[in-house]
Amino acid sequence: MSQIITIELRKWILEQSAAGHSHESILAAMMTAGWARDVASHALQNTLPAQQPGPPAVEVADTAVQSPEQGVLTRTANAKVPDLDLSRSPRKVDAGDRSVDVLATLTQPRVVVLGGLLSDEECDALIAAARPRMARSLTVQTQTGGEELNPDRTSNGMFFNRGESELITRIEARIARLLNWPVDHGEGMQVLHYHPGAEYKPHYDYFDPAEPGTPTILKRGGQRLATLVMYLSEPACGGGTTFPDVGLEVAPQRGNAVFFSYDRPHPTTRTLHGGAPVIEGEKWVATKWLRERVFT
Ligand code: PD2
Ligand code: ZN
Repeated sequence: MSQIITIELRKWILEQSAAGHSHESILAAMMTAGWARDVASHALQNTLPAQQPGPPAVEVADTAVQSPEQGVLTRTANAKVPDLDLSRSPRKVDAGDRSVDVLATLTQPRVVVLGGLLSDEECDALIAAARPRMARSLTVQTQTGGEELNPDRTSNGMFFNRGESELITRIEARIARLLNWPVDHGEGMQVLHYHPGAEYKPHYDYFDPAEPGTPTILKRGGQRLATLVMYLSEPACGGGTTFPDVGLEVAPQRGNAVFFSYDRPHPTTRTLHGGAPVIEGEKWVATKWLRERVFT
């Protein structure tokens, strides 16, 4: 098992220990925050000297072990994430070559539903360019950092390279302007195609810090911080993007998009989401993931 022990996490563990908390109580706090026992225990063993057997350590009476949730997983708290400037609750946001409608917003999790991000011609052109390159979708294999066929994802997919055509370059520049995030921090756009019955079961888009393959994945630009799912077609029934933690379903309407961000790789972001089964018609989407650093 390998596990990232960030400077922040090491510091947090050392602070809790210096404050008089026992290994067991620090371990318990980490598990409450969502860490698997073996992973938390590994992080502790690699940070603290072994506790001598003997009388139990005296616990600090009135201070609970501070939660490790904020900031210590792989990022510091309040680190910047991609976002739109909605401070004035605008109806439309300037995305450079196009004005995009703000249809709905949610703060926790951060979700923004956007209208008119892509023209009909752009949707058609993306589908036409993707169609000959489609293969059964793979997902990143978190055990090794490689890719694997995923039974939870029954769509077909492909990736464009960043900047590979005038169309891709134009859309990437629009997204960068809209979300205030540099083009080179984005992964190449992914296109997915769902037939009736196909779905993408609920999942998180960030890479789980507890998985051994994650350090390899993070070498290419750090964590994912945000997702933009753009709808290229409209299935007649089904195929919404769902957020089960908050009971939200976004209808797949051609040219529209749903944006969501996650400032830490943890379920407390409430960004569990899925692609509901398509019931009638076909669903095409293009997904853009935004990373912490330059994606290579
Ligand atoms: O196609 C979707 O609605 C969808 C849902 C959940 C796409 C993704 N996740 C994704 O590409 O990560
Ligand atoms: Zn997803």
